[in-house]
Amino acid sequence: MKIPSEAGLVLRIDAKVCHVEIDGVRKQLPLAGKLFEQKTHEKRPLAVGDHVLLDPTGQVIDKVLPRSSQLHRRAATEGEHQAQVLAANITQVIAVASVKSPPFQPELVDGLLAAAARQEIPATLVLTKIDLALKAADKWAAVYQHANVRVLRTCTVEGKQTTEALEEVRQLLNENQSVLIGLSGAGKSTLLNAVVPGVQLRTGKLNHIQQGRHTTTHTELLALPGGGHVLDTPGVRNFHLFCTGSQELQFLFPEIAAKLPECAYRSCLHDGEQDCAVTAALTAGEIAATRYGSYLRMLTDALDDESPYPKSSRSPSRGGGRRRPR
Ligand SMILES: Nc1nc2c(ncn2[C@@H]2O[C@H](COP(=O)(O)OP(=O)(O)OP(=O)(O)O)[C@@H](O)[C@H]2O)c(=O)[nH]1
Ligand SMILES: [Mg+2]
Ligand SMILES: [Zn+2]
Repeated sequence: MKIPSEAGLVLRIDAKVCHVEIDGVRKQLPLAGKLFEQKTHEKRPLAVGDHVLLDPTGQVIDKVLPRSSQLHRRAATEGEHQAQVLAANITQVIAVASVKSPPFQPELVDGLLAAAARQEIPATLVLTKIDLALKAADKWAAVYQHANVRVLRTCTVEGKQTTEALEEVRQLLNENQSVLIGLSGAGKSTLLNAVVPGVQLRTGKLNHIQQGRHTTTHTELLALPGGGHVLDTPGVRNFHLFCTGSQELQFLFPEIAAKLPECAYRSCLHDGEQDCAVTAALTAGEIAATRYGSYLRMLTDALDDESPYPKSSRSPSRGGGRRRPR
């Protein structure tokens, strides 16, 4: 997609103004009222990473250009039927997850990876703080490598730095427009400080994090001296997919998708059907229980969305009987 030379790049969004870079100059500009009136399923009219055009006065953002990609989730507040776009025009999602303090949360990582897969954006999992729990780091790395995910194990503590893995992070950042996402306190800003020369983002103290306080409060786009740009985001507590069909989910988990041809039923949802190759693989230890658990949670959400009946009147057990055999 060709971006016109007069377009600006959204670096940060505050309550009343957007920080936009135009011709190398950073400006703080308001949005035209009409952008808020457009009826879309998106919570806000624009996101960090968007390309925008100004009105003839050059003082107001007038138009948001079509995106080449976006990472979005079901909006946490203001109604479940809206999407919150966390990053626009990105070529890579980096899920950042500490192996300890805060503890690793598989459902959050799986939500992020599935959302990236759904948008066909390559994703990498960066495990942080491996100095605190090396065994846990190895365990989670194995789970995700088995799911075809690129995993990097990192530590940024002086004297214990994982030089090679940090160098790989640096290279990935320089080659892409990336977004870093993960729990508050996972170490996103610390990671950027360690790999990007000249960057000094504010990082958190453990007692603040334990009180649930975010250190990074706004998504900020940083241009990298070695090429590429990265979005450092405030921590997220969860990551629920936005409007994903029940039949679509299985394709967002590579290790589940690999088993589909062996299931007895063509429309198997792998939640209790007979002769299901996915549940057999789970029992055999070929699919991680946490990954399957995340799949089932997403499936429940998707089926609830698709059901014409209220959640309470639906039977908890599904599967069996109603599938068409292959
Ligand atoms: N032991 C250890 N601590 C680390 C490591 N990386 C980061 N930390 C610590 O983790 C804490 C949180 O780091 P931040 O970089 O602020 O976390 P964040 O993900 O940016 O958090 P938010 O901005 O709130 O989303 C800080 O006290 C860091 O010093 C690491 O490799 N090992
Ligand atoms: Mg931060
Ligand atoms: Zn199945």
